[in-house]
Amino acid sequence: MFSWASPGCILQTWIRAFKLKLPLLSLKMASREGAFTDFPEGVLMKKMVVVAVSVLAFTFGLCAAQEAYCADASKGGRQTDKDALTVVGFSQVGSESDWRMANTQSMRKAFSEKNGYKLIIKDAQQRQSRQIAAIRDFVAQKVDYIVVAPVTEEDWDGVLKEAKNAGIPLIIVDRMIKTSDNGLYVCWIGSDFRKEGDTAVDWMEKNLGSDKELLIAHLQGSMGSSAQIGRTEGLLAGVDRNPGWKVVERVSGDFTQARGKEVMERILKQHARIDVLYCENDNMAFGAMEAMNEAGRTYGVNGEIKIISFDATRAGLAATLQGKINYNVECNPLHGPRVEEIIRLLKDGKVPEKLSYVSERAFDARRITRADLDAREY
Ligand code: GYE
Repeated sequence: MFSWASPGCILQTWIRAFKLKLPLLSLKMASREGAFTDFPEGVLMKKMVVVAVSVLAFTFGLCAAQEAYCADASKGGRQTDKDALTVVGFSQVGSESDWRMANTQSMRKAFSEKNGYKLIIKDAQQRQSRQIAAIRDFVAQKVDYIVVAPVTEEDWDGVLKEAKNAGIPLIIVDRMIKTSDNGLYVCWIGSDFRKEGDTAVDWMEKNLGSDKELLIAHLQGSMGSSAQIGRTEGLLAGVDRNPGWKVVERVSGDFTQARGKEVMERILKQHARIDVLYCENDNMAFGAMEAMNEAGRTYGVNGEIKIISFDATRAGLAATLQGKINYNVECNPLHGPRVEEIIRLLKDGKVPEKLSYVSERAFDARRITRADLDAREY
């Protein structure tokens, strides 16, 4: 929009006019020697009015044109910016847990338009078939990069070949895949889930006893996912080493609070004694706590059932600080900046590490501090 109150506009207008060598006749007339003295007063007055009006009219006309030009250029500029955005297609597992929400949030933040990206997220609702469809769609849209957080590990080769044949670099994040050809993906970044399981078991051995009898209820994550496989393997190894440890129930709660509650309700009905709940994520632990509250069973530091959990999200850490979860093994979801850095490396023609593990810690309810919780970003 044209605005009178734009001195910059007037200045630019005249600069442009000079650049374009427009005939500034009225000004020339005004500056010509004697222009204001060769005439009688009335005629001089009229001349001055004519000069002023023509200068104003000319300025007004040019300003309007200038404003239109500026508006066009900025529209054109934005258009060019949009075209310059790097398009990233992200096939996300779903929204099953606090961890997942934090992970999606981290990706959104890192791949913002402000940072030069257009991020297309497709939620697979925990179904691999939907991820395969999403990847095909990204290929059809000719995105610049594909990022996949795979639901489960098996059966990826076919669709990954399609992405590779289309020349689109594909990065795997969070959970891992099993493939016969490592060349089908550029690289992977995520957690060492087996190590997380080992960390939990190590704490159980040191704190709950290695030689005495422990009755364990094992709530697993989504079956076939790396997070479930690694955390389960850790416990299986612990059970092998400790003859007193007995898994009285092993069942999947699909990483959700609702399923966690549902399966724990059944477990509690069937087992009068449970010493440990080994729960493969915080949300299932929250669901299990609801079931234990309703069944009048105690848990945590001062309770009958000791709880081991994974993720250590903000809510999980709060429950640990309150002594409801005995030991919480961290799993870091903030992959957005890490994946963004990988894409920057690729743009620069560099080769990122094939596999990168994020370093993680764990929290004991007897040692965690308020500061640990306050420092939690997710
Ligand atoms: O532990 C769980 C989520 O794959 C690490 O998935 C992730 C797991 C996380 O649903 O809460």
